[in-house]
Amino acid sequence: MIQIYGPAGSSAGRCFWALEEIGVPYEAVPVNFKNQDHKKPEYLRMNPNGKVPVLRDGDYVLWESMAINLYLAEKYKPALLGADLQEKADILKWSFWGLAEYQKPIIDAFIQKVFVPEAHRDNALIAKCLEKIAPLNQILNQHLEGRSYLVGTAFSLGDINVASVAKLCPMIGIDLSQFPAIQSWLGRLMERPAALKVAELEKH
Ligand SMILES: N[C@@H](CCC(=O)N[C@@H](CS)C(=O)NCC(=O)O)C(=O)O
Repeated sequence: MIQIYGPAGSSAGRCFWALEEIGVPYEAVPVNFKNQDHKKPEYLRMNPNGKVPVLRDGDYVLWESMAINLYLAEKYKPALLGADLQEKADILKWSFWGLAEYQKPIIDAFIQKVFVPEAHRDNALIAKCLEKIAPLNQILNQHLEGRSYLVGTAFSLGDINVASVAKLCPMIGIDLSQFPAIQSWLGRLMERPAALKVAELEKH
């Protein structure tokens, strides 16, 4: 059975979302950050970066959440990768954009706002992140105007990979009502049974 190491409230969340959409059985393997499970030799043998998530599929081990999602979609539900070559390329484009451009400032601000106690918070860093995020949200919002999904006319891995980042915006104080197309797209995606299941997993 497929195993995913890492909590749903981490980068592993997008892998759980993909697995729930696909509908294959899987095991969520807890990684206790407080115990530094992810820095222990047995974990580092799977992922030398000491980060979650890791996927195990029999003897095969894979790290990097986007690569994991591409593997899962290719293996179990290629429809999530687009209907033709150009849709496939657009799904990769948005997924790489999500990771390389969009996620970094959002996660940096999220860490400050959610994990760092107020007295130690780097407010200058948060302000810099918010400055970087605003034009990216504009790009995403403009693209989503008049669309139900990020690419083509069907739900895809692109939606999972980018929405998993966009959904953090309200948690760092970004009011998504300034970006109505993102807000309605995200609202619809978050009502999908698979996304609701991940939200449930995030509570534990
Ligand atoms: N690019 C990696 C990022 C993984 C990552 O940063 N994971 C974080 C949790 S979201 C982690 O394991 N942090 C623990 C640490 O760095 O010690 C991916 O998408 O898989």
